[in-house]
Amino acid sequence: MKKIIVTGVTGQDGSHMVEYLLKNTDHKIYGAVRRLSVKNHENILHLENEPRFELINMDLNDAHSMRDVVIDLQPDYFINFAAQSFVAGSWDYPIQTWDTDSNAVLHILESIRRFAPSCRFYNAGSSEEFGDVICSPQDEKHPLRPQSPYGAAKCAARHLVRVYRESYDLYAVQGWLFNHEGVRRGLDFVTRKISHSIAKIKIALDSNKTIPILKLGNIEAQRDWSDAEDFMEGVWLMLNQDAPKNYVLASGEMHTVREFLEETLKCANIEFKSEGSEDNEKYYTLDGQLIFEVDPKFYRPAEVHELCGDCSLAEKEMGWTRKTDFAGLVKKMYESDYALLTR
Ligand code: F7E
Repeated sequence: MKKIIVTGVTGQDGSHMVEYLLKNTDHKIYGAVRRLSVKNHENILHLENEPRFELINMDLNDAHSMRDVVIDLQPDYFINFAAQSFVAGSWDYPIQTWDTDSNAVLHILESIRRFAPSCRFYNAGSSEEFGDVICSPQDEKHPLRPQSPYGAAKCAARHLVRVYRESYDLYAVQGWLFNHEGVRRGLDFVTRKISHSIAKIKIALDSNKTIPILKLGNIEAQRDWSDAEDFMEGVWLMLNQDAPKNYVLASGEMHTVREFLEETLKCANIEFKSEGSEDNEKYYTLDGQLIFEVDPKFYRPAEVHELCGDCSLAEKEMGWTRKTDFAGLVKKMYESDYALLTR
């Protein structure tokens, strides 16, 4: 039985990855967790009695703890989903972002090189590495032009992964994952913020309660959104090719934040009218109740205005395809949040 270490298992991607691996392989999965004073295991509680899944203690920012785990376990695969992944937050805590998203990757690579060189390594890369894009859609050849401390840290990690792959002949890859969302997305990310807030607004409207107004920043930003669950197969395929290579995973479709909001309002059956523009834009219900407004507090010091991925190489060479489209993703997220809040 092969051994796979997955970091970030309490988050969206790590927990979906564990489910994918349990369903599609016979391997043993070690989920790396960091002790916190308040436990955050909601996304993996249902896996607690799974004999092929075991939690191990490891802190990515503690090189020794990581090295010891690699020495003791001798893993066949190491999948790193642990990160400071909130782009907006990376301006507030750039050093912690750099330590977790770049330095920690170097520690993993060093541990693998020294103590388990046949271990295959996947590091989570991001479309944020393309940043200020020069053409659309972006494929594997697009230059790295990050716009945030987060994007810069992911670019540094990408170079380290390549240098270690080429210098030491490691199987080490870093896919470019465009935005991927779902019912386990953190509430700060724009898609989940919208699905959760609109579900709350729907419940308040139906019960004549005070409406919790949704406030967003740049609603003209365009993103390429997919379902996180569809990406897990792509990650696993990337780790199991004849030779290591980085691929883009994306939907190839671009939508604005505004479109995501309006599609969610459609799912909730809330008709609205818009007033004002730019910093002063607001949405009201047809009987005049305020439900949404632009709040410049959520603007970023630098924005990536549009991202759209070209995943044709992953489709052609690995046979990867996605299953959920934009409307399906919005519906799934809204319905899940509505059910969660009315349970
Ligand atoms: O922002 C705009 C915001 O925070 C999307 C991470 O997984 O994907 C994610 O990064 C867009 C931006 O995701 C609000 O300005 C407007 O243009 O949901 P987000 P992100 O920054 O694209 C990439 C691929 C990753 O790798 C990252 O780890 O939405 N926006 N108003 C807002 N964003 C937020 N969060 N909150 C707002 O109120």
